Amino acid sequence: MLLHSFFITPNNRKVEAFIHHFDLPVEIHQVNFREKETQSEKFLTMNPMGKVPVLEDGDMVLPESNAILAYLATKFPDTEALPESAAGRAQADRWLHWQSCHLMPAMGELKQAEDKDFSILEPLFKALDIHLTGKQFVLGSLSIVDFAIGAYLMTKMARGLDYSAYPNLLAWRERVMQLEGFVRTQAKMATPPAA
Ligand SMILES: N[C@@H](CCC(=O)N[C@@H](CS)C(=O)NCC(=O)O)C(=O)O
Repeated sequence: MLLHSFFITPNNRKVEAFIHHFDLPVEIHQVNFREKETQSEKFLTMNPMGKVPVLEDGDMVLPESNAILAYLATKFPDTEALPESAAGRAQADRWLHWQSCHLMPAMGELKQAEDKDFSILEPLFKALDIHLTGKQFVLGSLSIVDFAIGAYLMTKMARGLDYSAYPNLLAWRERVMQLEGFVRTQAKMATPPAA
């Protein structure tokens, strides 16, 4: 398996962290944005959106970070990172959609805004904080959801936020930051390869 990635962004980091955490046999290729690799004919055949991450597994080509996480967790069931029951899977989907439909756009909007109004994140953090009451991880035990959401709360901007009003979220975030996969991708982020 081969992952096309760009490690400093959260959608890529979540997948890389998952791969490193479980030592999955997936080769990682860092795309060269300067050379517009994601706009090349070859790349656009894999993902017409021209975005990373993209996973190749034999003939199968899969863009979209959360779909990739779910695929890897299914292919490597020893990770126990995706519930098998319909109800468990539905809860995983709920939070994966929450991350891509609510958290990602809010973070994106803030990143662009000159006058940063962090109150946009309050209802989101409150929802996650309430959900995490009495839980170690979002679905109870470690799952792909923790990687999907966690990567968004470790970006440069997210590192500067005050989480003290959300004690369950704060404790969960600390826990997730210490996961081997995130620790390993963090070290990598400090020394990016020359483009
Ligand atoms: N919904 C996609 C978003 C992918 C995405 O936006 N990738 C960014 C990096 S995080 C990208 O490749 N941007 C390059 C571009 O838009 O040219 C996912 O979750 O994988």
